[in-house]
Amino acid sequence: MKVYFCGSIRGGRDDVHVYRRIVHALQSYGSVLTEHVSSSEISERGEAGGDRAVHHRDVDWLRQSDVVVAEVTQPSLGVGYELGRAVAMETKVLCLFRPASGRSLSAMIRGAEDGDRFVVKDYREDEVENVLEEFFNCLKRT
Ligand code: 6IA
Repeated sequence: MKVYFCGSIRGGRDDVHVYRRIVHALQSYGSVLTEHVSSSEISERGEAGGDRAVHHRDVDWLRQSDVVVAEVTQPSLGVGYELGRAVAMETKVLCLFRPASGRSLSAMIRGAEDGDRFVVKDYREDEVENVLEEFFNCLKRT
C-alpha cells in the first residue's frame, strides 16, 4: 500500500514532532511516499527555485497513492491543495485534527467529511497510533 502523508511546511513547522510520530506509525501499513514532510531538516523557508519540480513530483505521488493521510491542525495552503486534488482523484482521505490546539478546522475540510472516502478525525496526540489502526482496519474491510 502506498501512503501519501500531508503536513504543513511553509504553513509552519510547529507540529513536526507529531508528523514524525504519524509517519512512523504509517510505515507499518505501507510505504510512505512523503516521509520528508516529517523531517526536522526541512524548514519553513526553503528556496523558490525548485517549487515547480516539488509540485509536479508531489502530484505524481498523489496519483500513485492508495490513501492520503493529512495532519491538518496547522493550517497549510499546500495541504489544502493536496486534499482537493486527492478528492478529485477519488482517493481515500483521512484528516487528523487536534482540538487541543485551540484552533477551529476549516469548514472546507470539516465539511468535506462523507463518512466514506473523506474521513475527518479529532484526536489527541497520545491516541494517534490507535486512530490509525482503526482507520486501516476499516480500510482492509472495504
Ligand atoms: O504550503 P505548505 O508548504 O505548508 O505545503 C505543505 C504540503 O505541500 C506538504 O504536505 C507537502 O507534501 C507539500 N510540499 C510543500 N513544499 C514541499 C517541499 N519542499 N518538498 C516536498 N513537499 C512539499 C518545499 C521547499 C522546502 C525546502 C521548504
